[in-house]
Amino acid sequence: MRVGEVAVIGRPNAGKSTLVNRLVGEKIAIVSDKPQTTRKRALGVARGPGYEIALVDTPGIHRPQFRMNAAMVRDATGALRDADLVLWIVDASERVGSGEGFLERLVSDSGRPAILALNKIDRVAKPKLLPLIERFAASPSVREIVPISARTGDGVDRLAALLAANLPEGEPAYPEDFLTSTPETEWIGEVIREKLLDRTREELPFASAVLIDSVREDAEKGLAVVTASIVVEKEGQKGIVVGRGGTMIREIGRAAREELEAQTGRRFFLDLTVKVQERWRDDERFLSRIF
Ligand SMILES: Nc1nc2c(ncn2[C@@H]2O[C@H](COP(=O)(O)OP(=O)(O)OP(=O)(O)O)[C@@H](O)[C@H]2O)c(=O)[nH]1
Ligand SMILES: [Mg+2]
Repeated sequence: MRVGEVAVIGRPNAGKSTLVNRLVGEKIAIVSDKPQTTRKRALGVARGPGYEIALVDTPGIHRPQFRMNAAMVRDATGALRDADLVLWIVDASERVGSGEGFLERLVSDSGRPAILALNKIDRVAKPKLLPLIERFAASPSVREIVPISARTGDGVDRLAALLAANLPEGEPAYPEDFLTSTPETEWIGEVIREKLLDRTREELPFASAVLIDSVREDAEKGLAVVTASIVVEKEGQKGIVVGRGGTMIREIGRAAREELEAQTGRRFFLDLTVKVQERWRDDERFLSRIF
């Protein structure tokens, strides 16, 4: 067996979480078209013929503007230290800028070998990949470069085999039914946040957080009753999330409930409230509740 831990790193929006979900074969991380969707590490176990890979999905590396962002970047870079191998995801449909140079130094400083996946090749003409491959082949830490599409699955089996081949031999480290390290309460909050991200834009996705206040089993009704708060930074943002006559918040709750029910086969009741907390992204006390 090939067994080990792989830190999945890259810039925001590169497709890290999409890929982790595909390799694990279950949704263990939320995904959105907004950058900075993932705010903290999540471990998901991918299993295949002769391998067990603990994939650590991380927040995208970016220049931090608030304490929250600094915590995100710290969390991501910390994952490198514990990993046997780095999986560096680059969005091949984007221009390569200074962000990739920063990641290159990070990987090189970690002293870990890296596999680089050029993602989103479903959006890129083949000839455009060649200069990218050349660019990253020059990077000393990069052992292999694999073009993939996390969305369509193109190249992903080859990538999994390469990751496995670059891990040490060993015995499985997780019980057969273990999928992810994310506790259920946290996962409920993530699903709610994903539905919020789907429906908001500009500053709101960045300025929103979800706190789970309680999860209670109502045995009589066969329901998990969840009380949660969506926290935003300004009154105007609260108005948007609540929506006209509460339509938006109801939509978010409905979408989150449907996904949770489909995923678990259980029934949920979500009681959502929107709250304003100014500058929470710089508030250490607040941040200690989500990190
Ligand atoms: N066309 C295309 N889109 C992709 C692919 N992989 C991911 N995406 C899209 O890219 C966006 C970002 O995907 P995520 O998986 O959330 O990216 P991430 O790297 O985890 O982003 P952060 O958590 O913000 O760092 C989503 O809209 C995905 O659907 C791909 O292979 N092709
Ligand atoms: Mg992510």
